Amino acid sequence: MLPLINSTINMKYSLFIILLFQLSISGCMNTQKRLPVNPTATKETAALHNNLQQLLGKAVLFGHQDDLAYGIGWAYEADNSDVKKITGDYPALYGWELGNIELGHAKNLDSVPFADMKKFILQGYKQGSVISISWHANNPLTGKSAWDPQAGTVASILKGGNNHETFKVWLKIVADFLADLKDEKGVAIPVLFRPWHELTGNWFWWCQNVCSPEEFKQLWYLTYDYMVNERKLNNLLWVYNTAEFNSKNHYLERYPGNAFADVISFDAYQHANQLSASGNEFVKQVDEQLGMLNLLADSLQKIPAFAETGYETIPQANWWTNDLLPLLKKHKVSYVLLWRNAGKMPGKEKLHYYVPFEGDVSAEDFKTFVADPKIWMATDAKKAALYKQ
Ligand code: BMA
Repeated sequence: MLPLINSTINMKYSLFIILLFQLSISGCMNTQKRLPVNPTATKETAALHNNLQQLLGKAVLFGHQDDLAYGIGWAYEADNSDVKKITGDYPALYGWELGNIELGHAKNLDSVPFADMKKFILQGYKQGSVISISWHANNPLTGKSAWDPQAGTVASILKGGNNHETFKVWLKIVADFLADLKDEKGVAIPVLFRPWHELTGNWFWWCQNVCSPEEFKQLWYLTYDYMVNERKLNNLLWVYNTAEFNSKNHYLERYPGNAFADVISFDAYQHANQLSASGNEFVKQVDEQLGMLNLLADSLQKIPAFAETGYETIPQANWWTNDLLPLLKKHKVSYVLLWRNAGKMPGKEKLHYYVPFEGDVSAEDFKTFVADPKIWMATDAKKAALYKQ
């Protein structure tokens, strides 16, 4: 009997050791899960990444494009913000755009001076809010805008392509801007960098209709390699961003891989023609897409985000609480970015804005939306100290 008792004890002991081992492995995996893809990310950048991960399901950071630069009826007035004017608080996330920087222009494609943009970025960071940056780069093959989906453009800038050297100069200009984002103590400001966005659309030269999945991935690796390995930019979190997509496979077709993205996201806008007697098609589609994004985020261990959305002029009085908020509550979404309040655009009848102003049809509903405990503004972000571990 004794050997049997011994072996039972041994077996129990071994099972206990195996259990401990498994627990420690899963512990490690959890820790790993919270690390940015760039192993040399600054401590503030790594902290932001970890905090965004930890806040999933608890908070959705509210973001607004160009918020501090201009709004409806004003431009470049210190501390002004359409979001602040109407809600009393600044956004928890600011979107900024680099288009035209590659051409050496002093202002971006939406007339925001890059020198001012740097100040606004510092202001947002000091508030405790998060910075997201996109880049509508001109077409390097045709010299036209980003909205020139010309086949062959991506191939022309990859290694061996005719425009590779020109494109490296463009990357250098963008890297110089990103490297210059520092606070007064010289600490690099973390940035959610969202290059080659809306890649599942058909309107940019990097979109799915004009380059192969492999070419797109090579474009991503070229950008990542230059920024991270060559320029040692350790303040970037990498945001993979599609437009609408119809399956997980479609979403992943051009995904550069787990070693090259921290956040997975998509953009989708509400349009009036999506409303019918059978309901709101935008809500149905975004619901499905956020569902798929959540499954992917869980399996890939990435941060899911709704990187751009909005309803131009928000003509529906309860859009915020009736349509957008339930989506953000049902799914895990790290942040939501509403597009810019440009107001009157040359040659256009309709105003271009996505956040309401006082007295606007959706203004009261927007205040209710922002007051929801799940929607975080600058004050909430500051309290959570997103850049501290
Ligand atoms: C679009 C519009 C354009 C703008 C572009 C890049 O959706 O807002 O007016 O130039 O984004 O910011």
